[in-house]
Amino acid sequence: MLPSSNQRLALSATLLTLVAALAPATAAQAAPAVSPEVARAGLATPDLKALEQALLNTTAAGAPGAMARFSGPDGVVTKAVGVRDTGAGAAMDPKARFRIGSVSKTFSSVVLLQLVAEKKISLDASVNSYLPGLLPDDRITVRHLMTHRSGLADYTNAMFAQTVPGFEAVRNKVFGYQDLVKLSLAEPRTTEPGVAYKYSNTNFVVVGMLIEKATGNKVAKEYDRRIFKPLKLKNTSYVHPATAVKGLHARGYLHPDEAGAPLVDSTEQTVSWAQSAGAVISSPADLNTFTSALLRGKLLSPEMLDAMTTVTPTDTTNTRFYGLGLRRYDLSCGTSVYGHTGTVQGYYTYAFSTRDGRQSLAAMANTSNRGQANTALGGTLEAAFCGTKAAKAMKSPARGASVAPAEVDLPERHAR
Ligand code: REX
Repeated sequence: MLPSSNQRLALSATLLTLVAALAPATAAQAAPAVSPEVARAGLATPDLKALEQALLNTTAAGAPGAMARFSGPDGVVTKAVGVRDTGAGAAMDPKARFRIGSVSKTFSSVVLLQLVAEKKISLDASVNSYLPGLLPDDRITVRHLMTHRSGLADYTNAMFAQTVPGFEAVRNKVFGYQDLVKLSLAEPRTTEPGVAYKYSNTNFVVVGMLIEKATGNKVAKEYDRRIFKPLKLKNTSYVHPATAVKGLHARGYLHPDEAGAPLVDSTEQTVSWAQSAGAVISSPADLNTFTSALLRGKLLSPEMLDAMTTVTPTDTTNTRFYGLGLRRYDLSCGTSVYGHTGTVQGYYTYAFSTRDGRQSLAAMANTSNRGQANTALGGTLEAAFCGTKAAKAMKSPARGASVAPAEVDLPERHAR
């Protein structure tokens, strides 16, 4: 086993304490106030200037607004820039709700892993043993779905090849899970089962089907009774197929395909194309609570959390990994953070927490088809979790870019 980030942090904390003890009094006075708990744990404190700069970089790259909420032992920090509603000119609000896209996959995974703990589903069983005849290959297991190693093609690539027309064609549609699986199976499979990581929404549509099959309930009910209610997530809901985002919320905007045309308001949609792969609505505070509770072991048994956080690389940077419905990013300061990214039309999201759950960050921007805005928003992770060390790291493009999810960036680059 590699040394855990905590062990590494503890070591650097010891070194820092030694350096501080040797430093002249003036240098010690200049150090920022940090609580004894944070100092003892060797936790970084967020670099607020860098955090705000990352958000400003996000709006400079085309998002109407952006915000971040960091929660740690020393309290909560929120930052918001730009607007949550371009028409009304209303400022971005850190309490606003928004569509979290694929962060929903982590919610679906928690429900599924609870069902595994209850012995209703087995991770290494064939999906077809629960949903007979659904998939064309009996070798595809539940774990293959959750690790994106099933080889089931992502039907959304064809659906959204052209951003705005692709979106308008589905924004009011209501699909059954079966319809979405059928779209995937009309395309060639991408890998043999288990052989390679290939991100696909289809996997988490099938996870939704498994949840409904095993419980006899709609996924909405299972999210509610297993996660939203126990954690008191008052601003989190699974909304499908109703189209509105209720309460105080950020409106989402797509950039038009032809330059110079106005932004397209994409707030209202069924999100039926994503369902259990991406239709949850939440807020920064609720996302902090969720990722923190998850990593602290409040939702899953140690065995299931262990399975969820056991990762394999998703690319060759050796900084990005995927477990079961959960990403791990290794930041430039040596800290690993766990969570998920999300892209649903009009919204980019990052929701991550340290392995001990003590620090968490939720960041969002209200656009989705601007890869540079997503990369800039990813800079909030370095600023928040690496603290003052982040300023240095963000100047290095190789490291700074490494936290943006490749899956979102690649189609985006092809589109231009
Ligand atoms: C849909 C296309 C993106 C958006 C998608 N989102 O599959 C899922 C998700 C739910 O969040 N996945 C990503 C559209 C990878 C994640 O983990 O972050 N893109 C847009 C295009 C591209 O139309 N031409 O940008 O709004």
